[in-house]
Amino acid sequence: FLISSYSCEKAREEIDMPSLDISKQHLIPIPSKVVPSNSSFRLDSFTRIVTQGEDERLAEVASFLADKISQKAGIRPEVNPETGNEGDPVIFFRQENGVSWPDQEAYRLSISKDSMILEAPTAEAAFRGVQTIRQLIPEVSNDTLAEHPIWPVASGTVEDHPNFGFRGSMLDVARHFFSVEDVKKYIDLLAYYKFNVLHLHLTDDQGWRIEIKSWPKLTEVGGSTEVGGEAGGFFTQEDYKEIVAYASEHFMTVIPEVDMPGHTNAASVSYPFLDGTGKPLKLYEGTRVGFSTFDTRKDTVYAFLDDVVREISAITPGPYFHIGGDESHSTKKHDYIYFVNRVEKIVQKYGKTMIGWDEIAQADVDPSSIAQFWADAENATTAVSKGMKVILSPAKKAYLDMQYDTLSKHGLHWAAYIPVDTAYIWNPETYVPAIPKDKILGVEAPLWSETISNIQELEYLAFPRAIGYAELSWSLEENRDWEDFRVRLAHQTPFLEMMNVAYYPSPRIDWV
Ligand code: TNX
Repeated sequence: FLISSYSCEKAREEIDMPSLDISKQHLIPIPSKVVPSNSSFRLDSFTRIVTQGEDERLAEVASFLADKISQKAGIRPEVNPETGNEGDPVIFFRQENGVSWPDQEAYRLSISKDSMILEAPTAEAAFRGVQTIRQLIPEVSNDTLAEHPIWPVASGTVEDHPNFGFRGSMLDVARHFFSVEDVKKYIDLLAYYKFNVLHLHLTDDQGWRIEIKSWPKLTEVGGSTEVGGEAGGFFTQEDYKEIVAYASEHFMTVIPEVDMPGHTNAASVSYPFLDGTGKPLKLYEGTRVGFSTFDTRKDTVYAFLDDVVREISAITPGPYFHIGGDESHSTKKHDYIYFVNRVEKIVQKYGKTMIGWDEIAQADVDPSSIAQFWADAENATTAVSKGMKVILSPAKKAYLDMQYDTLSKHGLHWAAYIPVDTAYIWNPETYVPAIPKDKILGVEAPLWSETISNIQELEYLAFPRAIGYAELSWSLEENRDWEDFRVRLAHQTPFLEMMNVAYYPSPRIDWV
């Protein structure tokens, strides 16, 4: 008792907090505006979090921050405690709708000696601001300031909002299967850098990874294999719901992809009436593309797809359904167009917005549908001329499965070698001249999994490059600078190491 009352006294005494520069804190993505005030906030065991606002998820976001502070510093601030001592440091979460915010993810952080105020129009925006707070907390406490450990947080203001409202990564769980735990870890890492979209490539020639209750052989047969001959695997609908719920706690939208009419060997082996090639069907464990297709002229194929889209849509709260549509080299062009036209109607019937790889722009697509540019600028241009919006995933710049260089242990290089600087140095707003900024939904970095089969290999390809894509999609071009970024990136090691991430230690970065 004596000891604790002693430290209470200490907590209330005046402590000279150090002068820290908030503009030198290695934040990624770099915020829109940072103004230092050269003092610091006292984060310590007396700090509490107080939330004010009607969005009931605000308190959840506050608890999320408390958990993360506990993970990093070993102290867990109380959230909305009944009582608190005057003079103890407070982190306020204030939902503020009165101001005209640039968008629903914008936030303002005002840090002074005794308080930190996070203002935001929504819990979602507060969650983005929380990532900034996490990054501002120093790795080690300063125990010379007081009798108890203090984590001094640089003071000043941060005003921030995203350049693009869609900041995604795709994970291919079809070529190699990844577990729910793996996907959750990927979500943890992406959320820290303010990503808000996780696209799951759920089906391909080598595997069908999502349970469809009305067509059980898809996973029984089609889910049994993967590239290289290992046993595959699949998500039950309960597993998928768990991923979706976890993503939602991180204010991330899950986009399910069922790739068709090509990339469908696993489905056709499970139910041969789907096949449109007429060739003998067998499970496939290689990495070729373009050899499979659905039979686009059979009504039973569309009845099947109606079930698939209905079941997946019912457990997907996000607005999108991705139909793939890439590399359908075994589908005749008029059949392809007919197919995409019909599937678009099914997707719309279940209340979703259709996304497809850029080839879908060749069909008579509705302007509300979205094209994902990966290789063919002409397709992307066609999409824009049809009034569609475009997601930018240029393979030469944004493919996480490309090797860093010729020595890379994993990855492919058909599009390019993509070292860490090449991944960062390009401008999504001008990359395809025919796509004006207002037609760009955002940026997505796809991670195809032909050459990776476990979480360490996944992390090797995704990190550190995904961190650069976070900045490319969140931060304004005028605030981005490679020389500055590479220093901030070098300082991500404490986080990556705490999270046990097997990142690729690129020699182009002077890692700390
Ligand atoms: C092309 S990108 C594909 C995928 C492969 C990837 C490998 C796209 C829409 N299709 O099927 O996995 O290259 O980099």
